[in-house]
Amino acid sequence: MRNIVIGAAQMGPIQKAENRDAVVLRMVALLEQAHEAHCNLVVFPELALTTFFPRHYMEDQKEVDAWFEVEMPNASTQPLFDAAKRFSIALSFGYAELTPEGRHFNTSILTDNQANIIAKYRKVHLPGHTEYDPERDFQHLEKRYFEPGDLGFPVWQSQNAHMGMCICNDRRWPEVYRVMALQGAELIMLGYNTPATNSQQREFVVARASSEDDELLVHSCDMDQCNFGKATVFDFDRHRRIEHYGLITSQTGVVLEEQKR
Ligand code: CDV
Repeated sequence: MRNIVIGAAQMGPIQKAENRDAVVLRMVALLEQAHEAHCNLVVFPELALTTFFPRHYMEDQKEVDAWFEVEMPNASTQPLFDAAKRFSIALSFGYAELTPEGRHFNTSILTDNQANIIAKYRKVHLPGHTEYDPERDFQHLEKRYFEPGDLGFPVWQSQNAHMGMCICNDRRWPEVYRVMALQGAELIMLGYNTPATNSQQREFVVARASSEDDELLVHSCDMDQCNFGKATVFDFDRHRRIEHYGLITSQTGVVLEEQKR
């Protein structure tokens, strides 16, 4: 059996004033719980190290860049990597990435169980808007602060399984799962960061702190269950009928909009 014990590290709200060191302490506390629960892998949310800053409108690029990481690990996240190595737990978490070329991505990474980064994904489907929207109670400015990911949806082998990543809004596109499944993905790590209702957003953004809502959900996953598609008449790779899928693979939303006019 290929078993992976996975911890879903759900974090409570992170306030604007909370710095990365404080957040990393919360993440390490969840890792300690994961260690007690014999986890092999822990998955944290999207943009796990800071408040969900796309809620806030900023014009000063210096102020924006302060939410981004220029290297990973860095001084603030090193304790997280050290704990993961000590416990032999692989990590996946999201953060805002600023590249040496000055490019901005909404990124997640995966480590092996020695805290070496072995995989990186950059969010492809960025929701929201680019300019301040006075109609909205809360801004959603991902399109302003990030560019769409340029790495596609790769799949990596780790812990004797094929693993992929996507981030939050990506989960709403079946194409995301399809592209990874066609590369053999058995496990997709998906961190997200999205309050369900307007009133929840108000509570999270304005008032609530924070670590009391951190929680770890643990499940032991038998990766051999992924053989289902192959072992039955449903072999989803073999019986695809790509001649009927052109509409979803050859046209972008922009083309489809033009056709409607
Ligand atoms: N962080 C996200 O990507 N959130 C989106 C919201 C804005 C719709 C989501 O799909 O959950």
